[in-house]
Amino acid sequence: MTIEQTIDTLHSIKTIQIVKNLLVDNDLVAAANRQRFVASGILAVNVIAAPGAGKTSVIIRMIEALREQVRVGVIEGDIAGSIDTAKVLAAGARDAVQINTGGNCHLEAGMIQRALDDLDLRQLDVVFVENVGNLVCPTHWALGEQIKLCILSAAEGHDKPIKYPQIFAASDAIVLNKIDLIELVDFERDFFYESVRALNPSAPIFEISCRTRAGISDFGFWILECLKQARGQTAELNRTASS
Ligand SMILES: Nc1nc2c(ncn2[C@@H]2O[C@H](COP(=O)(O)OP(=O)(O)OP(=O)(O)O)[C@@H](O)[C@H]2O)c(=O)[nH]1
Ligand SMILES: [Mg+2]
Repeated sequence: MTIEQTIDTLHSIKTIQIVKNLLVDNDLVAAANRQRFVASGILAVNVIAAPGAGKTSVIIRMIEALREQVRVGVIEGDIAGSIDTAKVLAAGARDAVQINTGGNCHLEAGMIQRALDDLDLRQLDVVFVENVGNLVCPTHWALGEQIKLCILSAAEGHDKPIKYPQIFAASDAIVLNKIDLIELVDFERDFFYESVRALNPSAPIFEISCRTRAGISDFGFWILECLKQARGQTAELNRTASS
């Protein structure tokens, strides 16, 4: 089936839209978190992907790639366990906090607010928030991040932007991870790029492999650029406060 045929078929399917109004309070707390990040000169990145797509691996590669210039903190969100927090600390994260949601399929702004009390923000430049593995629920819950990052691994298939459109539409950047597997899993790049571009014309797309380290330095460079922009916001905030 071509991409045009797939999109036509999708338009013809009857769909029930569920609209929730529970996000208002969350948005207020997220705004306060964002103020806190900006006031501290920190770039906060909300990392969203399905289980096993490579969220922790990407964060670890960023810790390694940016080690000389950037102090990285991590907030880990999982249903249970703290194995990823142990991994990022072992990789050189300056600080890390684990949130166990006990079954909740996404992080919420209030959870980040509590986690921030346990991080020494003065010692950090970038905070990666690894959301609970899920391509759906985390999309709708702002945490106070400046960057929403969606990771798809090649092994999940090129059709995922069509099936989970909201996260691809809402993201500031999209990482295609595990490109070392691309031939093995018959991943069709053109299908992937066309469907992402239909949803999100401007977000940069980075092809990387955490295994071979292909593309890691380009993505790290982009994170550094985002940090510069975040620091510009901090300078602006300080100018406004002192005038
Ligand atoms: N071949 C290959 N494997 C990778 C790559 N990146 C990550 N992996 C492997 O994929 C598996 C899952 O990676 P994680 O980084 O734990 O994925 P995650 O998204 O953090 O998983 P959860 O936190 O459980 O949702 C691990 O076995 C990694 O070694 C890659 O680029 N290529
Ligand atoms: Mg993980």
